[in-house]
This record gives sequence, C-alpha cells and structure tokens, in this order.
Amino acid sequence: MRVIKFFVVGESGIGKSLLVDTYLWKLHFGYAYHDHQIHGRRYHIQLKEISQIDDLDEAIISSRAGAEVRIYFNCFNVSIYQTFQMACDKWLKNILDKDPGCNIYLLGLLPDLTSRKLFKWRKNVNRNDCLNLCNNYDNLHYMKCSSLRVQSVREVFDFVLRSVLYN
Ligand SMILES: Nc1nc2c(ncn2[C@@H]2O[C@H](COP(=O)(O)OP(=O)(O)OP(=O)(O)O)[C@@H](O)[C@H]2O)c(=O)[nH]1
Ligand SMILES: [Mg+2]
Repeated sequence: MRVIKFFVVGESGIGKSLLVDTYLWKLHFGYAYHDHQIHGRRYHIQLKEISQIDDLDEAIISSRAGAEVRIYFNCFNVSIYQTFQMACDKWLKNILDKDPGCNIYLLGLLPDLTSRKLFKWRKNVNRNDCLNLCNNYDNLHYMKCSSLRVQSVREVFDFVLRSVLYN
C-alpha cells in the first residue's frame, strides 16, 4: 500500500494540532486511509505535525527512504499577519530548498477569528496576499480551513488528495 504523508508545518499556536486531530479522530476515527476511487487502490495516509525546521529536515529524509508521496500544509493563522510572513519567509523557503517540486498548500487556519471584534486591532491576512504569493510558484496553492468544522477539514483533504492523485 502506498503511503501519502501530510506534513502539517508552521509556527506554534496556529492550529496545526486541531487540524490533525479533527482529520484523524472526527473523520477517520484514528484509522487514516483513502481508497483510490478510480483504480480501486488504497493509500495509507499519515499526518505529521512540525513546528521546528530541524524536525522538517529529519522528516523529509526519512520520508524519502520510504518513497512516500509528500504533501505539505504550510499553515498560518489568518488573523495574525506575522504567521503568514513566517509561512513565506521561513517555511516555504525551507520546503522548496529541501523538497523542490513537491506539492505545497498554503493553508489559512482559524478563519473564524478574523470576524471577531475582539481581534479587530490585528492585521488580518488578505486573500490577495496569498494568491499573489501562489502566482509565483507552480506547485503552491492557497486554501482556507476551519478545523472547528469537520466538513471544512473533509473538503480540504478531499480536494488535495484528488488534485495530487488524479492530476
Ligand atoms: N477559534 C478557533 N480556535 C482554534 C482553531 N484551530 C485551533 N484553535 C485553537 O488555537 C489554539 C492553538 O491550536 P493548536 O492546534 O494547539 O496549535 P498548534 O499549531 O498545534 O501549536 P503547537 O503544537 O504549539 O505548535 C488551541 O487553543 C486551539 O483550540 C480554529 O479554527 N478556530
Ligand atoms: Mg500542536
């Protein structure tokens, strides 16, 4: 069975664990797998959360040994601009250096916080900032996900798996 590994990367406190937990436990009850719809093939899905660049290096090296399909969720908090800057300047740069040509999804998390009056003083990340960045790379795509909503998490994973496996 082929392994598809999702690397959920980004700064601390931006919602990576909630995304992983929602996918694994609310959608797949701890059993992560995906049946290939066309050829009846089954893929084993693994998710790895990474908050440190050193851990990213290690994860890529061990994943290469197993010839896995790697998909990166380069995450940020849409209500904190600085986390988007880190996603661009730190995470994207490192992923592209170490795994050029891979599938990367720039994933805006915690979208519900942008509408809260309490956080109005913060500079939100603008959708155009994300799209402009993605326009510079063939293998970078922007998506938004609310991990509080199971359906949102389902849609993101389904879309990405379909794109990577079928296109
Ligand atoms: N309102 C809201 N809160 C969220 C959402 N996603 C995560 N959180 C909360 O944000 C906090 C941080 O989320 P985590 O998932 O622990 O963040 P993390 O990126 O895994 O952080 P580290 O493990 O420290 O790297 C937690 O209190 C979550 O419950 C969301 O979509 N909306
Ligand atoms: Mg975490």
